Amino acid sequence: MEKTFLMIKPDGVQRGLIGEIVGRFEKKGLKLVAGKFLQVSREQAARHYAEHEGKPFYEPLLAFITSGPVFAMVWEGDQAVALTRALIGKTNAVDAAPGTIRSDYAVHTNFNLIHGSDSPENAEKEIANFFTPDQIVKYEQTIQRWI
Ligand code: D4T
Repeated sequence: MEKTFLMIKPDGVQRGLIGEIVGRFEKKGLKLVAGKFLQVSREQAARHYAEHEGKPFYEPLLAFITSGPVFAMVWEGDQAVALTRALIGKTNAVDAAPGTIRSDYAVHTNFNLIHGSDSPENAEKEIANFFTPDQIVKYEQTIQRWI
């Protein structure tokens, strides 16, 4: 089963949107297998955003993601990466399709509420940056046969 890494960013936490955002993935039929409320360290942030090093928004991005607590999660499901990206919406809130999280709640690209892995390969790396293997919970969700 495919896994993806999702992280409600400091703006989502401060705005009290954890429950609302988590509820969307639950209702979709995806399975939560790990969750952690934490303060991201500078080193962890640099690993997470390594692909953006050198870009003009890199330093502000690191400052933002370490500015307050985040809610990091691992979700599982068929096509979990693509499905969660679709529910999240495009990076720029203006381009995000109506009904997506970013369209419904975000105004600016740099305050876009949530991160979602863009490929299963990146998901694996991102999960390893935030969770140890024993923190990923294996369990059966009985409703899955209806989804
Ligand atoms: P993340 O990685 O946070 O889920 O966002 P996306 O996958 O949708 O977008 P991204 O990797 O291209 O950008 C990472 C992060 O950088 C911020 N950003 C991005 C920004 O502040 N200014 C910009 O011009 C861009 C492109 C927002 C998300």
